[in-house]
Amino acid sequence: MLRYLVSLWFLALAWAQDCQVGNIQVVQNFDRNRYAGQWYAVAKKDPEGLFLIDNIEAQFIVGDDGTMTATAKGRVIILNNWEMCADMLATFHETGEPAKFKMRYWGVAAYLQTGHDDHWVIDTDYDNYAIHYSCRTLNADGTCLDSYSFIFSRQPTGLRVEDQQKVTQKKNELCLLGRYRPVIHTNFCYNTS
Ligand code: DAO
Repeated sequence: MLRYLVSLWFLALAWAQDCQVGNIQVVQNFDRNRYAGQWYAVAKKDPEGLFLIDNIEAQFIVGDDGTMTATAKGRVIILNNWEMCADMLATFHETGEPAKFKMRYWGVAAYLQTGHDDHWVIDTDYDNYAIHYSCRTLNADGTCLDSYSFIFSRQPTGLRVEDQQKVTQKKNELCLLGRYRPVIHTNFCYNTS
C-alpha cells in the first residue's frame, strides 16, 4: 500500500513537471566555500557518449580570489578498450546566477576529453550530498535532449538514508527519475597522478 501511495505521489509530481530546462530550480544562496572539498559520485545519469564510468570523484577548490576550480578522476575506457584512470581539471565561470556555472574541463593527458558544459548545483546540504546537472543540448521545445547529472556524496559508500528521498525528489524534478545508474568505488584511481 505504501509503495502504491509513493508511486502515486511521484506520478503526481511528474505531471507537475514541464521538463523545461529554463524552469529547473537550483539551490538558493549557493555558497561555493561550503561546496568546496571532496565529493564522490555515487550515481550518474550519463550523457550521449559516456566518458567517466565509475570511481568518479572531484575535489572542488575556491581560490583566494573566489574563483572555483576542480580536479577530478574516474575510470574511463578510451582508444579501443584501453582502461585507465582519467585525471581531469576544470575551471568554473560565473553566469550571474550563483549556483549556475559554465565549466571548462580537460584531461591532464592530451588524449582525454575536453569540453565546455553547464555545471548547475541543483541541491546540496554541503555536508552530505549534492546534485549536479548539465544539459548539453536543448530540444526545440526547451526540454533537454542530452544531459548528464552526478549525485555526489561526501562519502564513497553512498548517500545517507535520510537524504535519499530528497535526492529522489530532485531527480524527478529534473525529469531524470529512473535514468541514473550507481557509480561504484573500488579504489581503481587510488594513488594515481
Ligand atoms: O562522464 O560522460 C561524462 C561527462 C562528464 C565530463 C566532465 C568531467 C570532467 C570534470 C568533472 C568536474 C566535476 C564535476
